[in-house]
Amino acid sequence: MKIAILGGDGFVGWPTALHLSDKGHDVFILDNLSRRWIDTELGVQSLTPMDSIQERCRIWKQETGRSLQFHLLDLARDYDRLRQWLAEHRPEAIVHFAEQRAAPYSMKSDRHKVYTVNNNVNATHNLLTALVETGIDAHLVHLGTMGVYGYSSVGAPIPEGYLNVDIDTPTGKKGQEILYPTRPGSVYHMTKSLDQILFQFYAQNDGLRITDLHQGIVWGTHTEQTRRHEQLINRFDYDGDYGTVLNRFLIQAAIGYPLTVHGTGGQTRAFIHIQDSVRCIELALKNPPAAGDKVKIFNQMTETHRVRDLAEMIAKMTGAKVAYLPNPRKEAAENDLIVRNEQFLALGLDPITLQEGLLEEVVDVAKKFAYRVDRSRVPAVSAWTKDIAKTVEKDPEGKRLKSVS
Ligand code: USQ
Repeated sequence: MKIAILGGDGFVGWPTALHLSDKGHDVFILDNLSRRWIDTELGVQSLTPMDSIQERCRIWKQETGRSLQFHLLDLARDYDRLRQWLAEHRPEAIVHFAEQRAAPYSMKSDRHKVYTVNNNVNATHNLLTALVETGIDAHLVHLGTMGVYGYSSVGAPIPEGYLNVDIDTPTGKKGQEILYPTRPGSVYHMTKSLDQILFQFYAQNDGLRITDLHQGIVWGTHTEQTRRHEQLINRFDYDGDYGTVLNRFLIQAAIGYPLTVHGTGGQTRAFIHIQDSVRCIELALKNPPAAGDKVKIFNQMTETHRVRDLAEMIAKMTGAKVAYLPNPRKEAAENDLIVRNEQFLALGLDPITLQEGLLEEVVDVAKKFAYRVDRSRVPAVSAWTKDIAKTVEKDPEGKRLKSVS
């Protein structure tokens, strides 16, 4: 299959491009390299040394004989070029990762909120309207987030995208299937909630075939393909904006930094290993909806964990200390989370869980590249509200790490 990977230079986009190329697909990477620019803006770098995208593609060709074509393109701003590209290349499937994906970055300032909304919503809408205009019947697989559901403890399992409700009508109750009500916890998560409405409209109005993957927090760094050559290595974020919780804890353990638990650590979240993430994308591509179908939604996660339990587990495994810090985010201090994910399991996903030695592998990668870590960039200082900012600003260098146990 001819597949376009939009955002194929990113943390999940790159291993997905390699995985699909390895499976024999013709893969095209479209990316504006914004993630690399954001590193420059923030003054941080991936823990792992990353080559340019062109060099990565060259090494892949050298190792496998398979071509990966890269096109520099900004989906949100270069609408005409995007439409032209689609008309010329006519992909059979498109995987859409091309959005700003960090919640803390999206909450840094008004400018970051504006950027995240403009970038993410325009990228998605430009893509949808260009597909309609060019008449390309490509299956669109979008990387959405579990965060669209919110984390309130309703007590009921979170279904895969849709909820059956009974509505009171003058003639009695009528059943209806609706999109699960969104409750985004950041501007970033809000953009993915808006994406859902765009997808619903274009599936119903134009018969676009769309799959939306509500993915949990990805952990790990290597996949089968990124292990093949040191220059194929994936990016690996540790900083307070782009590093995600489990990977951050593992890196912190490796560099002797107290594990940065926000608040009580009572937040329960959904997780998935990066290897499973790329497998799920392949499974979704193999099982497209038909034209005229509603948007197909999968919960792309394999397990749930409470943040403090993860910290305690890693502390036990590595001897790291745990710091309970004031939470820079506005989020429920404690929540339960039960998630349904039967669809991927039914398609054959055999989940990788936390117990399988892969945690140690991440610590080893982090130790190997520990010399690249700027410890001052570890604390998460993006505050969700102006009031919270006052607490965080008092101590931008992370001297808040006082309640270390
Ligand atoms: N947290 C800590 N300490 C840290 C970092 C985070 O306690 O050092 C806490 C946060 O307060 C939050 C939880 O861990 O309660 C998760 O934070 P995160 O940064 O790992 O994840 P999040 O901001 O939700 O975003 C990440 C990805 C995003 C993806 C999302 C899936 O960056 O692209 O959509 O995970 S989900 O969380 O299921 O919405």
